[in-house]
Amino acid sequence: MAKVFDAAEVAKHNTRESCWVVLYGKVYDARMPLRNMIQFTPPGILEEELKPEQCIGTVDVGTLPKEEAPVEAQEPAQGPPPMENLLNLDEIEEVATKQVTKKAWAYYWSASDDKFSKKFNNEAYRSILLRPRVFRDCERCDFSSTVLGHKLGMPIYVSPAAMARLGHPAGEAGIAEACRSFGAMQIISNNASMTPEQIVKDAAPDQVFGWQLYVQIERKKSAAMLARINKLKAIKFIVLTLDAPVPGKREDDERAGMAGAPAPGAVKEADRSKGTPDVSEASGGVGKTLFAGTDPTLTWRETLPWLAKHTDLPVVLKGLQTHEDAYLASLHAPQVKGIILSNHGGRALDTAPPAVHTLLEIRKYCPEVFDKVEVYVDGGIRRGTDIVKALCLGAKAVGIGRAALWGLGAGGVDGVRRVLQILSDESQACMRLLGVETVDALGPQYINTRMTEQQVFDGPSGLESLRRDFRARL
Ligand code: FMN
Repeated sequence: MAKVFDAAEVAKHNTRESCWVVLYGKVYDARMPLRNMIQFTPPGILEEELKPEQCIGTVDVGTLPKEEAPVEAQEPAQGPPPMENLLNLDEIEEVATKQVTKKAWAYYWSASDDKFSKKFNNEAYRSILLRPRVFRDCERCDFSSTVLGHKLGMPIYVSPAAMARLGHPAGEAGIAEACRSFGAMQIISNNASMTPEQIVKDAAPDQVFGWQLYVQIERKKSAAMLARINKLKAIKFIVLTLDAPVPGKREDDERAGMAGAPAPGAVKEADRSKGTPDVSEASGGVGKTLFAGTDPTLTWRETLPWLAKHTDLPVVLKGLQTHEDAYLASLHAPQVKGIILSNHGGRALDTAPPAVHTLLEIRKYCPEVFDKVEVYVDGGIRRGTDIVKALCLGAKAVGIGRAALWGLGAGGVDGVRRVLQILSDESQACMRLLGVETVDALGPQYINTRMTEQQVFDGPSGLESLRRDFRARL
């Protein structure tokens, strides 16, 4: 008969030398540091790693620790208010903060170092002013749009974000369900907490998804994932993320990861020889745990040809932060069909520029990029006016990262629907008040970017040498 272990007994085996994990009630001798991965890994992946012969028994479920309390819950967490009572994204974030666990909150909310880029992502939109026209019939507003030739109900999409199930059991499939209600696009994270097959299972026939890739050091793992993605009709393009080749320093996430781990230095020498927990690993936070295995050696020359061997899907490059890189990306059309200007929500390099600055840079130095690739932006979106300003500057679509996760945390599928509804309503109100009927008709004549332009990069552009090098290679 299978041996039954107490959770406390399993918990003692938390070292590199002796590492037990519990999966669906079974105890495995993992012989490697898989513990942190368990709650973050999509179903199916751990099963592939763990062999049946590693199963050493079952866990007594009555001895398992109870669920961690939400961040602000003094008393048992009350249910959220009706979603329709929440009027803006700040209110949704506030409710989500009370609903989700500390770990989820810290992972979602965190950004690098002093979180300057995270804050500035939104502030940058505040210093762009709108230029409304009057005496225009604004009865109608058509907010539909296209991405790579696919029709969308709105030019707002959900950015790839890992671990949606940390915030709500509906997870990424719940986000997909909400997007379906609006004809909105969703980009699925490489580190989603559900498999891509599960996420697109109930997709509408015309629903549009992208799939985001973090190329793994073990390239065959990424190749195998791409082979699975190539079979999913709902997934129309691959998003290759480039702005986080090494993890940013996210202290809120690390701090939450430290809860329960021994403080550095608290481990006695005598315990070390027995194989004590690896503090740096235990305290790395969700972000660093997920990052393990990501290849930091990607280059223009090597990686795009490698990708072309494994998929015929169009490629969108995510995380571009300078006009030089936007220009280089445009030279890789037609394989590269789009670029996402993003600083990873301020989670990679703090003080990196907001997407809206990069948009202005491209307009100033190499506007031809807009003719070669579609340009999308994300980061700091809180209001419909932010979305309309990005569209005026030439963005084809605008992504929301945390806002969708907070919506999910606040009210599951209905919470994400509420986020999309608020942003759609606000954007359409803004278009009407500007006197613009369609997304295509938006343009730079409707905004005043003078204040922002003072902060946009004005130094020596690397463009001339790039143009020369490219001509030399022809
Ligand atoms: N970007 C990726 O390319 N892949 C990811 O797996 C990923 N995970 C994320 C997880 C979280 C919790 C957050 C907040 C962002 C993540 N991002 C990831 C970055 C988002 O795609 C997006 O660039 C960013 O969230 C936009 O900023 P915003 O949160 O201010 O909207």
